[in-house]
Amino acid sequence: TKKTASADFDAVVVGAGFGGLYAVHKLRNEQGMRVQAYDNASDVGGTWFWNRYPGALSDTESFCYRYSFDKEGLEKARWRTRYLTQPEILEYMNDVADRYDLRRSYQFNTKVSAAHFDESTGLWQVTTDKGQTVTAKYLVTGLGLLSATNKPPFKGMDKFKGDVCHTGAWPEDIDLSGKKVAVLGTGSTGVQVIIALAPVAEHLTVLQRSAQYVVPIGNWEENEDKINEYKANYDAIWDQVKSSAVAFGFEESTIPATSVSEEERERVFEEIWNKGGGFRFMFETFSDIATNQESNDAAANFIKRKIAEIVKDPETAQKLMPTDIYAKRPLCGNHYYEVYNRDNVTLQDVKADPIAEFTENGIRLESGAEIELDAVIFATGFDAVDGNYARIDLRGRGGVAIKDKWKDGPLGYLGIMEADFPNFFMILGPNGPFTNLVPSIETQVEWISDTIEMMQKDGLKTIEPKPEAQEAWVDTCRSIADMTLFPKAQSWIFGANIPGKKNAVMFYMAGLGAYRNELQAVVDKNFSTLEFSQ
Ligand code: FAD
Ligand code: NA7
Repeated sequence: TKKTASADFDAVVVGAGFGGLYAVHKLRNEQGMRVQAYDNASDVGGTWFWNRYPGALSDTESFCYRYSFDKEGLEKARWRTRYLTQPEILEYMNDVADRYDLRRSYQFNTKVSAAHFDESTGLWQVTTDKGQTVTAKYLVTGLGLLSATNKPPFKGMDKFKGDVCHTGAWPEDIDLSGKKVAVLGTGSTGVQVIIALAPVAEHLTVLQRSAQYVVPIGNWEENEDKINEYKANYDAIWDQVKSSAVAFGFEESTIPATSVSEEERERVFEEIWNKGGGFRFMFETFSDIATNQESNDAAANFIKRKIAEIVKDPETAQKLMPTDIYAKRPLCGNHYYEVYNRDNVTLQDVKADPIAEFTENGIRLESGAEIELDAVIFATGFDAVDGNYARIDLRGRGGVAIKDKWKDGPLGYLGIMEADFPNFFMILGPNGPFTNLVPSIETQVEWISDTIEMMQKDGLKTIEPKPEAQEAWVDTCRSIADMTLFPKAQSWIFGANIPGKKNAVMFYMAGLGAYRNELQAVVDKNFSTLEFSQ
């Protein structure tokens, strides 16, 4: 491979999650490039470094929440349960970093604060919060799409004498056992932390703004035989995952709920309810839950009947009944609704009676009611997808800033590139696939590293998407999203969770198989949607 003579490095990689680590491996270990990588965490892991809250768990099954390229890691893998806990995932990522010697390319505890494309040299100038600036031909960002924490401000928060923390920046030394704890937020994270804290807190108050649809996760123990079966069928499993839509390791149903009898619907819903898994309930039951209102209602009503059956106090059950459609990222957790049958758990509807302010000893609601607390946990999610991009002074040609270009919603070509930002490659950038993410990350990193390899071989100086190709991609993503019910629900998937953020399409919702075909088509058509300079 040709080296970039005048640059400090061939490539700068930002992020040490699944994305950044694999990019360093591909570019440095396989292509022999000079790579400098950064993460503001003190070690590898990304999501799984930061999200150490009690109950943190992947809801992708253990056999496919890992790298498919890492056969060596799979050979020795021995997971305990159907889903991986946060410590297990972090341990796996540390093991990958060790085996592929990735840490030596990283400078940790270092935030990339600015990255400017210098048109005169054709290089990226990358500046850190430690005051360093380096140059590189390529900038590869794996900043994480659920990584910039969203912590809504409340009046009086500084007065509160107890602990306040966000699940996505969990402190090492906090012990909540025997404490009076409130959890704000009932998304994927809230559900996990609520289930874990209920048995250990003296009292748990759940501050719920929107009631959610939560199906069981089915986290049983996985025996050695089953794991060996996964190992033996490794290649076939990954082929299936990568050609499927949601890439969660099961075949999506091809049968519309509208095509079967009510009894059959009930039977299938019950079967998958007992099997567990949020994506399974939405996509393995029937093919049209996320696209047809009648089918969506059928699934939603099934879950509502379960809530009514499980929750003993009718008033609490009523508060837990979702009022909107079933079209957010599907949630799951074991015995979630049962938590509300415990004497030490209170459900507080903060839509009906919002938080007025924090006080010295807790929270006061608008009704005047006071909740005495030792700790408040924010499970309020993330400024998803473009959040970390807007937090960097990131500039392309002519000094154009990404946050200005994306002020009406993020754009992006293939979820990887951006017009006017040459030699800039995002991992899980806007308008990329909505799936189990590790196989999508691998897909993107492989496409990026192959493209970089091609450029180095052909002696090309810059690559960037043609504006009309990017526009067409964004339009495609919009039309596909509009074929689903997802835009009808308010969630982070469209940026609706952040006050003031414009609602925009941020995902390619046709699935990983179709996405991989799109990436291959770009190569087959000789990169005609991209602009190069020599
Ligand atoms: P991340 O793991 O988010 O890593 C990004 C890294 O970049 C971070 O370490 C961050 O500190 C660093 N960074 C960002 N900006 C800068 C900067 N300016 N300078 C330096 N460093 C920077 N996905 C699934 O598919 N299945 C699941 O079950 C699942 N469960 C999840 C549970 C939780 C609680 C959360 C939060 C996410 C979950 N996800 C899940 C999504 C998960 O984020 C992805 O699967 C995957 O881990 C993303 O990897 P990544 O490398 O792209 O980003
Ligand atoms: P989510 O799914 O965005 O959930 C955040 C929760 O916090 C949700 O229940 C919100 O209520 C609630 N929230 C957010 N802001 C507020 C304010 N200001 N007041 C009250 N309640 C609030 O984040 P998660 O971390 O659970 O999950 C994100 C993804 O990470 C997840 O999908 C997985 O992929 C992993 P709302 O529903 O908006 O009314």
